[in-house]
Amino acid sequence: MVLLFTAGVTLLKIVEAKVIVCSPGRNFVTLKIITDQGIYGLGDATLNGREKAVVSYLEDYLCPALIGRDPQRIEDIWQFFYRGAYWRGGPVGMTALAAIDVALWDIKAKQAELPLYQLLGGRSRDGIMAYTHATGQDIDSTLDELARAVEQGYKAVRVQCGIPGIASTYGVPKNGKSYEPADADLPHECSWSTEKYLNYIPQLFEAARKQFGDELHLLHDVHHRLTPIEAARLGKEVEPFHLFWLEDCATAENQQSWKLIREHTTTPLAVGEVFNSIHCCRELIQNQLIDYIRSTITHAGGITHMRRIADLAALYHVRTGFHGATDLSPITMGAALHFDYWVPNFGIQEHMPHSEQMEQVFSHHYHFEGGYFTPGEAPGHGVDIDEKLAAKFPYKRACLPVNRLEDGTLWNW
Ligand code: KDG
Ligand code: MG
Repeated sequence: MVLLFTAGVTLLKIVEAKVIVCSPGRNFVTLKIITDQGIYGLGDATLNGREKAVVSYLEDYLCPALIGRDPQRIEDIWQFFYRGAYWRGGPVGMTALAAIDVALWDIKAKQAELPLYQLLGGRSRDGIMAYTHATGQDIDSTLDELARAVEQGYKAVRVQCGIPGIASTYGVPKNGKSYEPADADLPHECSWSTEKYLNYIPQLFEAARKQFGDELHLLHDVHHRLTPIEAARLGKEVEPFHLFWLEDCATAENQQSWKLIREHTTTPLAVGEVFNSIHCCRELIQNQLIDYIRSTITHAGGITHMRRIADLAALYHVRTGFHGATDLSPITMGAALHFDYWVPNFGIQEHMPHSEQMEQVFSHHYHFEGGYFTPGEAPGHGVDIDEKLAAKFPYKRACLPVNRLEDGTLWNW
């Protein structure tokens, strides 16, 4: 039985879904869904270092099945592709699904002539606190970068520095360039020493607090390199410098293993940029093993799924802290900021600025001032793509590095 009550509603139909791949300084995959009324929506489908896998997933399987569908049925389309895959979940599938979901929310908000946050429930705050990165080869140069970030108005800064005796360290750029880790045609190998890192890093935070006082929020990303007991040690040792959070201090496939970290430290814990569904963080949240969930719209099934994660998190005092590195395109940043403006249990938003060239390809309405973002009032998520300009920057394969311990054992990068 099909009942249709459509009085007063303009029905839309999807007539085209195309994937745009470009590389204005780094690779981005964008999905454009076009309707018969001319309204279109954009979603980000970038999965750093595995871009073409998502392109194929979309072009070969999902885009053809979108044609003729009603774009207003966001939930039904989400369920269709999630359940309908049979092989559900995973980073490739959930990134593709997220791109569709965000593009459909963009269409719905444009049709309503409202900024996206209004459809989610309106804004819960005046501004969205964002953190940026300060990195240097050593403590002094890192503190100089921290001073620069403070001058730019940031109230929160992620601090990373080179470790004596380790040739290259996560997050630390070489030659003063901005940090883009997917920098080689095939993965290049870095080396890692947990001992050297653990012995050094507390000194960075001691120096930062000495110079900048207590008010500035300081964050740190371990990038999954420690075991739980090592993470517990680090959390304990940096307690006097009261970090805003310690991020990805260990891997979390075994969610229960975080109990060990939690039992030993009051340093707030954040994790989840590599998660792609609520099931990757359900036990972490329900057992209150974390304080911030880092999963974001583009890799965790879009606004539709991220809303479920945020609502679960709210029950357990866990707040959001969306991943916002440059490998998430301005479209994700735009959509994330609308979500952040609304979500009641908002924590913080990462901001790693895109280059001028990237922002020429992706124009946007979001705005940063005095440490806070606003998403803008344009209908939809407020980010557009200049397709002609994008075509001038062809895709170039770029892989993330891998890590080996000093004895040659492969480790987490
Ligand atoms: O593609 C990998 C990056 O997104 C990641 O290294 C950035 O860890 C990151 C962060 O916190 O921004
Ligand atoms: Mg991170």
